[in-house]
Amino acid sequence: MSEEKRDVHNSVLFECAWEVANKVGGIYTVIKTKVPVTVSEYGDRYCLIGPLMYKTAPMEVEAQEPTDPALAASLELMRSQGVKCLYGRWLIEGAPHVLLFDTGSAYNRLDEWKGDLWNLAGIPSPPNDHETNETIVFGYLVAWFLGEYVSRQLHTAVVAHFHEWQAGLAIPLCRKRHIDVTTVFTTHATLLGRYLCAGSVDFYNNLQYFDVDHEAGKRGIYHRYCVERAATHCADVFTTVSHITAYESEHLLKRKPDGVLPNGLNVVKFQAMHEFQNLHATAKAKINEFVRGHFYGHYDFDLENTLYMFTAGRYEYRNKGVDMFIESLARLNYRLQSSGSKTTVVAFIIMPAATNSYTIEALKGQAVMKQLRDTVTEIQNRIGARLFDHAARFHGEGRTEVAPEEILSAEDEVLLKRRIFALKRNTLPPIVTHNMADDANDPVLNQIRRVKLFNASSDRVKIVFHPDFLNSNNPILGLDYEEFVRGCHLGVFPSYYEPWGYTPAECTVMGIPSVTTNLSGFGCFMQDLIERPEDEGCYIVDRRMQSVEESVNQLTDNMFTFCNKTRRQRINQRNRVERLSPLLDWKNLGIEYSKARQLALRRAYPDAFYGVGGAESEEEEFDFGGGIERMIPTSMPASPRLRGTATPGDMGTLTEEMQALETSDYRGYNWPRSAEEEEDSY
Ligand code: U2F
Ligand code: UDP
Ligand code: G6P
Repeated sequence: MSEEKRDVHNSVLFECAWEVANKVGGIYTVIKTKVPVTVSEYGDRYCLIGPLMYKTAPMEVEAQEPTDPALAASLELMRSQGVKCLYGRWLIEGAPHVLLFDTGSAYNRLDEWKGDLWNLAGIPSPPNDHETNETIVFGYLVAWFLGEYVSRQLHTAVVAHFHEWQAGLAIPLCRKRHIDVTTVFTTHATLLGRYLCAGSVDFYNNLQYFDVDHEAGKRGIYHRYCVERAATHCADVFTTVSHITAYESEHLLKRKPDGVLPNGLNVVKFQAMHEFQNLHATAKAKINEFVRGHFYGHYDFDLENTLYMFTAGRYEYRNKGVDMFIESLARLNYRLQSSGSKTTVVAFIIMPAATNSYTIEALKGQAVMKQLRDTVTEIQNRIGARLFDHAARFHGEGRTEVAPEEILSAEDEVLLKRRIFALKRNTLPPIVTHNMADDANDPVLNQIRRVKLFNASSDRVKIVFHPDFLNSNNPILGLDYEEFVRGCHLGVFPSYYEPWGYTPAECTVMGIPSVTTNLSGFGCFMQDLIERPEDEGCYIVDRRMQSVEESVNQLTDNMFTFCNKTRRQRINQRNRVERLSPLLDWKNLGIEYSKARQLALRRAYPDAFYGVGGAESEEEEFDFGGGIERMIPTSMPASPRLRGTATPGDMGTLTEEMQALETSDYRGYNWPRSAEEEEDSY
């Protein structure tokens, strides 16, 4: 590293991800919701780096001139060589600096850079892989920029934090070029993990045995895998979003992560408990409205005794556990029927698939119900007018009472009958709200067919499959996703592969109970922190230590128990769940990111932290303890009961002493140990 002594206490932070000001998946949520805490720590010394998307950037970013002279000069130089970029403020809470590079403006250098990548790191790059080309151009631009920047700004240390392989290529470049920055790499999943799990392998029991190069090659992603692995091995600090992904990374990427950086949320606390309870009631009323329409002609159940369950996310049938959800719903149906329960469950599946708009039947359901409501309102108004007129005519004598036929006229009665007859229907209420592009081969529909949940009157469990994300302009289910979640009773996310899983975390902070599994990062996190998570409305299905059959039964039990709760118990459980939200607040979890950056700085600039004899000076000691205890005020009642004095991300693993420990130190369970020490290949 450089001769110059850089100040490690006021470092500059660049955070780089493909999803900066560019919504693709969950990483956008991570970056965007984390900004306020990072800005409060770094202020103007923080800048995000991402790709420049001309479709969205004008809405998301306000252009500005850089005030940092080193940054301005670096961009000036790159612009003079044809690179287009946008610097300014990202218009989100926290309004951070943001630098977006137009990869298209540098494609003329793609071949040169591909050659360089091969010579430098032995990473091949086949033609026609657009995603990899983008990764290469973006990576080279970012490394170029960082090189320019640190050659001009020599007084403070620079931390560069990268998310996911698509933003990570700059890491090996920084290392090979000896650019004086310290790097952190966070992976939110592994490429191989995603591909292997989507198939039908027993993933978790075989993790340490996969021939990674062979598996990557077989799937045509060897070059991408190389980028991911190079970023992993060249970073000063390597982290993942959960312990389960840490374990996966150790075996598939061959580096044990230095620590875990759990994903947080921007938690908005209401002044009083009843505020979010009221939101539940108003949002539920809107879902009720939909249900009356959707089930018209078969609306023979009591909405006061109906529970709304749902699952949502990207359409990954097996990874997201939709297979398990549907099977358990069928068993729940049977148990509710045979126990003579009066409760009805409407289960929603919200997952975008290829469709050709709404079905006529789904639109008609809402239309006939709207007509009925309009007619009733008209008649109601006329009745009101007649009543008023009748009463106003009273002049000291005559009748005060009104005969029914005087209230409801013959015309009104006919009109009402017409509307009521319009509710007659020969078919069952539809399962799916849209015309599927490939109805016959759709895995969700096929399984619903297999378990025969067809929304019959005798079914206590009804299913609605909405193969698109929600928004409030939707003519069928006109709610935003957040409002929809608030109106439901239980979120069900029985994932098989889920590095973190924002959906159950979002339920928690909104005070909606949820079911997850011990194969999801979020599920493990909660299980790790709370003594009896199911008492707090956080049900965690074991998908690791028992058979699929047993897991399905456990999920069924959880749902059945939930159905037997009284309203009072549900209200109570929502309060308990909502009380867990500090555990997921960036105000607390952001600390783990700070620790990762600290560790990176120590590794790059040990002299700045350690005295001449190698002993750490006292004020440099940083606090690894007491994380969770800080989060829940001790004045609260003994619930929720938290385990031990753990820190949320288990930064224990971020300390160098822990490096020597074996795989089994991952939190949660005894993972199988690796048979032998694996060697680093970079
Ligand atoms: C994770 O969710 P993501 O939203 O990041 O998941 P994806 O958008 O599917 O992207 C994951 C990576 O896998 C790649 C893709 C991304 O780099 O380019 N990929 C691919 O190469 N080919 C494919 O067919 C599909 C994906 C995670 F899954 C959640 O549990 C977390 O909550 C979230 C935030 O940490 O990150
Ligand atoms: N989501 C959404 N609209 C919907 C359903 C889901 O915006 O109709 C969002 C949800 O709020 C969550 C994300 O999609 O933030 C899914 O994230 P998760 O971490 O659960 O899974 P990923 O897709 O990242 O694997
Ligand atoms: C909230 C409201 C209550 C309502 C209840 C319904 O708690 O504040 O007024 O009765 O929701 O709960 P449920 O679980 O039956 O939807």
